[in-house]
This record gives sequence, structure tokens and C-alpha cells, in this order.
Amino acid sequence: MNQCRICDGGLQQFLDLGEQPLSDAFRDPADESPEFTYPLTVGACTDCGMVQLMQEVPRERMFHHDYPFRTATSAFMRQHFEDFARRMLATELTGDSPFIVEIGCNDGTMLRTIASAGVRHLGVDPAVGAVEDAAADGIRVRADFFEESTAADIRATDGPADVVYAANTICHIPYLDSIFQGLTQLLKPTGVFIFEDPYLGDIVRLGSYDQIYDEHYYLFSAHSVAQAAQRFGFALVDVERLGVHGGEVRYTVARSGARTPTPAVSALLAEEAAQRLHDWETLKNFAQVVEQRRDGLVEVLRKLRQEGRSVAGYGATAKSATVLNYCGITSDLLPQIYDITPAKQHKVTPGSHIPVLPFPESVQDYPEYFLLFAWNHATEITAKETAFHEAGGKWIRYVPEVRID
Ligand code: DWN
Ligand code: SAH
Ligand code: ZN
Repeated sequence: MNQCRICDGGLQQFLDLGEQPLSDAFRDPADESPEFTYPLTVGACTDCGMVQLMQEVPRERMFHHDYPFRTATSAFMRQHFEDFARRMLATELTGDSPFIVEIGCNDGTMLRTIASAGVRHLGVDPAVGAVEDAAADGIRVRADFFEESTAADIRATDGPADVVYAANTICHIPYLDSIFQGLTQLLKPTGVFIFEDPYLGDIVRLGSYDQIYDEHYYLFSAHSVAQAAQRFGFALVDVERLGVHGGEVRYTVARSGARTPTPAVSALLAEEAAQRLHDWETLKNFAQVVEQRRDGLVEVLRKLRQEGRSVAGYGATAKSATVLNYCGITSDLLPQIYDITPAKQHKVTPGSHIPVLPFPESVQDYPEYFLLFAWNHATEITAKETAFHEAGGKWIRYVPEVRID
């Protein structure tokens, strides 16, 4: 039995999503070199409950100069981060010469608002191409992995931080012990560590198994985050449910005893207990839903192919790697995927080798059906694509169920 990455407990495997490629390793179509793969299996700690991958992918394979994802591709997410940056400016960043560090700042979407307000900041992210985009906008960045030594270094240069913030990044970091040890050095005594990540409760509720891939090492809950924080001398002092990225929680963590936990913490912990979120039965049931979801989607795609319908993917998401490779979907069932990210265009998807193309300029050249891989941005996308729908175009979804509408 594997050991939990956080505590001394053992990991019990409840889900096997098969051999998988790196989710963001889009390839040149001519590249015939062997592709790195790893077994994507998920387990839960029998002690602290933390849901985590059974096998870790070396971080340099995933996060490097050419990491293709850019936060700014979603207008909705740009607004989300601007709103939260403003909130932090009005709350945690009001003291004397406040300082905020962002872990996983990517293209600087969140820090842009902080920098415009003239507040001291530093973004840390190993995706060199993305941080270059941020630097070009005048945002202060360090192209690096955040870990204990980085934190100590920042503390020595810039002094202690009021806030360390991260979105969709802490769940990417197996070495949480090093992160917390770094925070012990970097945070002011009353400083806070705020991070938002996909929520296990929403993943189980929606059956959104595509939130599981190499980069998403942890699937957090209030219960497991509270346990982890406590282990490293911190406490969970606030939680907030978020609708973005298919359901997330924003966790606020402070040094033990530094802040009084809000009622939202006990409320979410109670909800998780009442729903038996961490029970073995719940997790095994989720694994069954995943199998059904796979069979349902493949059936729909086969039927449409038989009927001679045209189908394409909408959004070459990292999440889609899990769906495509777990379901065995290749270009005979799905001939192409459209995506607005320049670094993904004219490449093929990892493992399944489906061509990724820029969107056709005219809606007339759209397919009859779009398989919505970027389902987490559905509100933004369906609003933008009304002409497609009005012309009779249909959406194929696989979260929270397989359906066509
Ligand atoms: O956690 C992570 C999140 C924040 O971003 C990372 N591990 C990797 C990445 O995951 P993802 O690729 O699943 O994220 P998204 O935001 O669901 O990706 C959306 C994709 O769809 C992007 O490639 C951009 C594309 N897109 C598009 O073509 N048209 C997105 C929108 C909104 C659009 O209108
Ligand atoms: N915060 C952005 C980007 C999320 S993508 C958003 O919410 O849209 C995850 C980012 O985390 C990538 O840019 C990746 O390079 C970065 N990352 C991964 N491990 C990291 C680490 N140890 N320290 C800092 N950034 C890291
Ligand atoms: Zn554990």
C-alpha cells in the first residue's frame, strides 16, 4: 500500500483511469518519438482522508518553458481574478507597505490588478513562457518552483508577506510539507495563505472525473485541508464555495491560533460529514459513475459517426486528456478539437493524437455537434456561441451527465 503524501496513513486506491500521457503535452503532428505515460490511479488516505494520485509525475515534465495554458483565455476568469484582487486590496492588503506573493501566477492575470494599484507583489511560476507574458505587463515575477527554499529566499529579499495566494496551483504540488515549511518562514505572524482549487465535493457530486489528471495531484476538501494545515502548525480559518472551474473552494489558512475560524468552516465540515464525502462507499460509487459516464459518451459518439454527423471538440483542455485516453477516443470518433490558445493550435492532443485547430472564422464552417470539453466555462462559451446554437448546432456534454442539447 502506498503512503499518504501528507501523513503516516496508507492510501487505498478507489479509481483507475488507466495509462495516461501528460495532459498538457500537445505534440507536433510529425513527432513520432515515444510519449511519456504513467498510470493514473487515485487513492484516499485511511487516516487524514486526503484524496491524491497514487503515482507522482516529476514536476519538470509538466511545468516548464512551454507550458501551454494561459489564464487569460477565459474572460470570465479574468473578471473572477480582478474581483478577488480588489477584495484583497480592500481587506488583507491595507497595512503599511503590504506584500503579496502569488504561487502559480501564470500570465499574471490576477497580479495585474495588484500591480496597477502599486502594491508590492511577486509572482512565482516555473512556466517561463507564461511569466514572460506577465513580466511584459510590468508584473514582478520569478520563474521558479515555489518550495521551502524559494520562500526563504523571498523572505530574505522582500521581507514577510501579508498574503500568499494561489489559484489552481496548490493541488498541483505533491510536496505540501515543503510549501507549509516555506509559509512558516514567509508569512507575517498574522498573514494568510489563501488558495482555491477544484473541490472534491463537487467532483463527486458532478462525476467530473476529468478534474483528475497528472497536474491535479490532490482533490481537496475542507476536511483534508484542515487536517493537513494542522499537521504543519496552521489552521483552516475560512472557506468559500466558488462556481468557477466546475466547483471550487477557496481556503484561508493562518498560523494556529492567529485567527478565529469563521462559521463557514464548521458548516462545510459538517456538510462533508453528513454527505459522507470521505466514506469508502462514496468514493467507490463515484468510480462506478465514472465507468458509466465513459460508456455513455462513447456510445453517443459512435452513434453520431454512424449517422454521418460532423462532431468536433470545444476546448483542448488538460481535462480532456483524461476523457480522451480513458474512453479511448481518437480522431475516428472525434476528427478535431478547436481551441483559442495559440500554443495548442496545429498540434495534436497527448496520447489520442487528435488535431487541435483554431476555430473556423465562420459559424457556417462549424460542425453540427460540439463536444464541450471546456464545460467549466459553459456560461461564457454558450453566450459567445449563440449563432451556432440558433443555426441548429448542438452541444454534447458529459458533466453532470451525458446529454445532447
Ligand atoms: O488547473 C488548471 C487549470 C486552471 O487550467 C491547469 N492544471 C491546467 C488548465 O486546465 P484546463 O486546460 O482543463 O483549463 P480550462 O480553463 O478548462 O481550459 C480551457 C481551454 O479551452 C483552454 O485551452 C482555452 C480554451 N477555450 C477556448 O478555446 N474558447 C476557452 C474558452 C473560455 C473559450 O472561449
Ligand atoms: N493561477 C492560474 C494558473 C493555474 S495553472 C490560474 O488559476 O489560472 C497552474 C500553474 O501552476 C502553472 O502555471 C504551473 O506552471 C504552476 N506551478 C506548478 N507547480 C508550481 C510550483 N511549485 N510553484 C509555483 N507555480 C507552480
Ligand atoms: Zn494522510
